[in-house]
Amino acid sequence: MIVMLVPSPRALTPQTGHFVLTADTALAAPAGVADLVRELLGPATGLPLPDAAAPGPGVIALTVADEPTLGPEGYRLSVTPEGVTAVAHTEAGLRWAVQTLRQLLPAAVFGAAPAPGAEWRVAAAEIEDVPAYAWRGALLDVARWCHPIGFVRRFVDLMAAHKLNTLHLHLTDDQGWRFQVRKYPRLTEVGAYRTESSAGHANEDRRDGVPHGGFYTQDELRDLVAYAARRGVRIMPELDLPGHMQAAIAAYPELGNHPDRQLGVMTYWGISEHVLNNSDATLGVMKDVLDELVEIFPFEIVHIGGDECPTVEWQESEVAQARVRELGLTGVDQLQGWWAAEMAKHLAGHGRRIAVWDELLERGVQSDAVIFGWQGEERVHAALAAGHEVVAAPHTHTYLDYAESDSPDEPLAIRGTTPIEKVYGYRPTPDGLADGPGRVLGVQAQVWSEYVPTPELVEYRTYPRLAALAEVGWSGEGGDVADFRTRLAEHIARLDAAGVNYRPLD
Ligand code: TNX
Repeated sequence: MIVMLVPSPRALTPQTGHFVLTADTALAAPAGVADLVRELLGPATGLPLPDAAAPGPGVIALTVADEPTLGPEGYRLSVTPEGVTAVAHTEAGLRWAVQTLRQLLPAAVFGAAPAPGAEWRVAAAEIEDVPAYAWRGALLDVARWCHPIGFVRRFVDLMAAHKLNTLHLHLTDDQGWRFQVRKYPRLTEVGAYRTESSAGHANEDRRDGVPHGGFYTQDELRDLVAYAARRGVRIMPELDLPGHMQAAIAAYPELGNHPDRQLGVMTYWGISEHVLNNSDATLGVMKDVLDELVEIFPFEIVHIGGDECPTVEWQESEVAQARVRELGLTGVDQLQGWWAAEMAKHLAGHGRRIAVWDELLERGVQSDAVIFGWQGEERVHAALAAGHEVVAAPHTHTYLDYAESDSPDEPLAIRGTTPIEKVYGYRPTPDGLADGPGRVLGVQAQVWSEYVPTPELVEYRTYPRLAALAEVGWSGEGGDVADFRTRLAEHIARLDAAGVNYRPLD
């Protein structure tokens, strides 16, 4: 039997025969990993998969061992007619072994309900697998459209099935604030809802005009973090500042540059010129928000945005000008560097680091910030040349809100066209810049959601292209696209079983 794994493992040697999962199959694994096996294999197989009394025939034995060459996420998996064994240096590695085991089973294992009559065969094979990149991410924009928390969990499930390990949750933007903050309840009471009449001004061709709202409670997000962690997925929250803040300013006008003016949450797409002011009080509010954010999200990196921050209001603001003089800056645009530094300092007190979008490269960012290069491949290169750790996220190859083709049948997209081959062909580590001074942590896909209002459309945009990006991140660059296409044709059956509304292959 040929097994079509996505992403492709580093080494796979098919063996003869197969192991069959039955009602007698038992598990010997660390508790959290055993729970994951039952969560992933239980619903479709209906098998109890109890803890094994002792290792031996008929057992799935997953073991953490001193195997430093497998690194923090690698694993070795062996399937023989007698049983399944996997070893990894960490539990994280074992979790990826479980995802591989799931793909070795019939595609029906991806279903949510028992599949009657199926035989749960696992093809015999020897696999050794280590990811190429430590950061394999996907951004989900829940600010423009707030998707139900259950859908976010499902998004995480599907990420994990492709061995992606980082969900970048874009929680705030001009058009909506989705993170409950105990100290500032209006951020969600007001900032989480937009109506047609709440805009400060109209821009008819980009107006969405549909009332919309919603947010996540801290308890919901805490549960989401735990759910993702069981799958080996960490969540990096983004508090996008000092631009993209109109929803917050609508909730608390004193955060803006015209406190006497009542803005609404923005109801059309594009970039608001209404940005945070540079007062001590506003700085303090954002620090308070970060304090609550880090309580919920344990991941060591917090993304503080920094993209697309118009400075028209700052040009005319006495507070901004005074701050520029006080700090001896060359212009108001450099205030963004000050914001980043202040946020970084505050987060350092919580043992955290910042990540920012690549605009900060020209706006005075400190060297230990992780840069997300989004404005093109050359921005990834610029961040590397400047010595940063970089997550490669160029819109040209990784923006899944762009259409897959220029056919008029594609759902309306914001701009651009990114066919799956282009995603697959992306090279995060450019020749000559691989060995420093900066370092590519990995790659990330972006699912911005202006024109992606429903969960169904999120899946249509995301799959199968996210599978291609996942393979770039896990298996490394330079994979053979024809081989990927062959495996993808089989992989689609798994997405079908999971009920994913993917875009059909061309
Ligand atoms: C640019 S990427 C943005 C987002 C939009 C996206 C649409 C980035 C840091 N900013 O606010 O949603 O383009 O493709």
